[in-house]
Order: sequence, then structure tokens, then C-alpha cells
Amino acid sequence: MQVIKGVEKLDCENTVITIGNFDGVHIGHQKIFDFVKRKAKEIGGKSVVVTFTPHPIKVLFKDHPLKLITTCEDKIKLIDNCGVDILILIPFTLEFAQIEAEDFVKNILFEKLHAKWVVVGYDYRFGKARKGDRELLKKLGTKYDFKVKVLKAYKKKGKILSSTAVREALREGDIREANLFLGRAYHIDGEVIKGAGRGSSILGYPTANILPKQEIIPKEGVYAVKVTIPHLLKTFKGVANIGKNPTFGNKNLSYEVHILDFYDNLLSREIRVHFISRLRDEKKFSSPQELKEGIARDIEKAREIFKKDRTKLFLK
Ligand code: RBF
Ligand code: MG
Repeated sequence: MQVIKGVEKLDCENTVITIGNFDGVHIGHQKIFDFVKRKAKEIGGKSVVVTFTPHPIKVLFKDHPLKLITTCEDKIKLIDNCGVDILILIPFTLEFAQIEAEDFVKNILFEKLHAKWVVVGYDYRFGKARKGDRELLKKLGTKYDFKVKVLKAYKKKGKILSSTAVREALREGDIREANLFLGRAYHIDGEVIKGAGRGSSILGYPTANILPKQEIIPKEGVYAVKVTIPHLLKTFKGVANIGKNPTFGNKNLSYEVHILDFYDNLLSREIRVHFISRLRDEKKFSSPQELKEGIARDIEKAREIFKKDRTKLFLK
């Protein structure tokens, strides 16, 4: 996949373009890309995804609490994995936000990107003050000689699939639903930092504590996870805890994972934690010994889950 930062004139004369934020690159997004690729093949042109960085909401509303599912880096790799020809990353600025809907279509989609088809979701809005909608897009398509395809909402289990739905599922700790919508396991990446050291000394379950790069972290609690260790090119089974360790009265939230059948030191290494299933809430045990027995039961439950699990992992 060719990645172009900013808007420049494309060599290729025929393109099928979709435009959006595509946070999470969930299966609804993947369906849109499939349509774009199919059309591109039909007309002998290139499939093009146009997206923005940073997310427009973060630029337009500085205090908006929006948290993103994917980092920009992951979004690029996930779109690449979908088999798209060209990804255009437009730096979103206040100045860019001033472009009128028709100017965006004429100057960018028509003159620079040579759109023959423009594929958007049913609720697509574009241009200054979001004044452009699918009706305007169709009108401009007649003027600038491209066709417009508006795709319907994609539903799974009776629910409309959207980035918002994925964010809510993660916030509620409903990993199964988030993963169903994403078509893969949700993951966080982070460097292993020094923890309290209690894991190995008191509990006998050493944990790698991480500082996640992602903005959304699943709800506090205990999870069955898989852990990819890039420098070993390997993935292991594990159990993770997100919380404040009430048994020890900690104040700060920690993100930690105990990796099964693994004994190396990972300090300062970057690891990826894929969430498979939620096991339970974090709780205050009456003693470290009780907690130790609790973790042993978590591991047993996790091993049972892994036996049947087929969740796809995003490794690179
Ligand atoms: N700490 C708690 O205080 N309550 C818990 O319910 C709890 N559950 C955990 C489950 C797993 C699978 C793991 C790996 C850790 C858990 N911890 C829990 C965190 C534990 O207190 C921590 O790993 C040690 O204190 C070392 O930092
Ligand atoms: Mg630790």
C-alpha cells in the first residue's frame, strides 16, 4: 500500500475513493474497503482510502473527551492489511476545516485524486461546518463526473456497527462484543516498566507492568489475554489485571500481565497485549494468600477459554 501524507495529484487517472476517520478499522469499515476494492477492479483503477490525522474532533473541539480505539500507526497497518492500494493521510487543521464542501470535492476529489467513484457511509458529512451530505455529493458527482455509492449501516447481532459501539463495549469490559465488531482481538501496546515487585516476591505470579500507548483501555478488571513479544517473535497466553490492587491499597491504576510459562525479564521491552475475554472484577482479597488462590483460579479459567478460542490477533 502506498501511503501519502497530505494531498497531492495522483498519477493514476481512475480511482475509487472512500473517506472517513475509520477509528478501529472495524468490520463495518472492512466491508466499505471490500466494496471500494471490488469497484476499483471493475473499472481498472486504484482503491483509495482518505483519512485524517489528528482526528477532526480533537482539532475542532480541544476539550472533547473522545478516546480513540487505534493509534495512527495501527490504523495505517490495519488498512494496509485490508489490501487497499493507496492511503491518503490528510493532516487535519483548523485551516483545512474551513474548506467548503464543494471546494473539497472539486479541488481534492476531482482535480487531485481523479475520483470515478466515491463510496461513503449513510451518515457521511463533509466540508466546512459539515454542510456537505450524500445528496450534495451526488449532485457534485454529476458535475464532476464521478458516481456515488452510499453504503447502508452494517449490523451485527441487531446492533449498528460503529466506532462508538466498539468504544462503549471496551469501556464496559465487554471484550467479546468489541472483538466481534473489530473482527480481531483488541490490543494495547506498551513498554514494560518497573512495578511494585510484589508479583514475584509475595504472590509467585510475576507481572509485566506496562504504560499503554492506546487511548482506550478496557474497563478495570481481570482478563484472559495473549501477549506478543516482538523481539522474540512469539505470542504467549496470559492473564491481565487492570486496576488499583485494592488488596494492597494502591492509589494508582496499573496495567499488568502475568505471562503463562514464561520466565524472562521484559523490563524496557515493548509488548502487545491482546484481550480475549473478561474473567471478573478486581476485588479486595482478605490476604495476599487469598489473592494468590484467586489468580490460580483465573489462570485455570483462562486456559479453558484458550482451548476453544479462535479470535484473530493483529500481530504486525
Ligand atoms: N490485585 C487485587 O488487589 N485484587 C485482585 O482481584 C487482583 N486480581 C489479579 C488478577 C491477576 C490475574 C493478576 C495477574 C493480578 C491481580 N491483582 C489483583 C494484582 C496484584 O495485586 C498485583 O499483581 C501485585 O500486587 C503486584 O503488583
Ligand atoms: Mg509487576
